[in-house]
Amino acid sequence: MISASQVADYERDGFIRIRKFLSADELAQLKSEIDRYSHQVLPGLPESDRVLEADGKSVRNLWRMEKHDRFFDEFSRRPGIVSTVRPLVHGTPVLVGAETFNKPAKIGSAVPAHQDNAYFCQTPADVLTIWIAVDAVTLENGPIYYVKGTHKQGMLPHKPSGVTGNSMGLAQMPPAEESDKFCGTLDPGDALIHHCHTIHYSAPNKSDRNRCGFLLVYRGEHTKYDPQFKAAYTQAQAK
Ligand SMILES: O=C(O)CCC(=O)C(=O)O
Repeated sequence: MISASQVADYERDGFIRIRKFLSADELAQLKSEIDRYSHQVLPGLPESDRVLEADGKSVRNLWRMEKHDRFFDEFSRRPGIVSTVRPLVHGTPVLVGAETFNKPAKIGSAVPAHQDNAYFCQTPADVLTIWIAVDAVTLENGPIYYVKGTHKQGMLPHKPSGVTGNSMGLAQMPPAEESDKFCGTLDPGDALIHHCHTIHYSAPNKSDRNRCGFLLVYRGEHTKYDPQFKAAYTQAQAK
């Protein structure tokens, strides 16, 4: 469950950090299930359901995990998670996808500044991501940075980024004070929740520690594809 003050913080800033989102046992299980998926399910997946880093071996992202494996579908339906999401998406939560951003040690690539709705194309923008720390996220291994309050700016223009796995980046970063940038350092089991219009980005992982995040994306049942957002996405991709 989520408190009224956490909901208010999310509405004000466009993100929140929740400490101990998972218990130690839940985290251990999640880790071992991601490991099992990587060894047993990943080899049989189409290439479109995963992204590799530049070495052609290390996993950058796993996409649509809920479609390929019951554990992740059931995980996304846990009552404690669904009741956390409900007030933030202003309606009945519907899973959009379960995925990972692995950012492996030494080779994990950067994520350009973007708003997630450049991909999701939903209106109203009642869509969010829960980003659960599988590993510790430190200043050194590529934490996510959020720009506070940017979810109130609406959808900003995006352009192709050239980054495999994050094909869209902001065309221009709006001016922001350093004090408006929030660095999402996390202990394993902590989580971040961000709105689909909150600008965020992360640096490459040059450290010797992995930085895996497990993500659940939800929308309110009432949201729809916005043809204008979709047209902007298609146009940006075509450039
Ligand atoms: O894990 C990261 O570094 C970025 C994640 C991200 O871009 C997202 O959650 O939309």
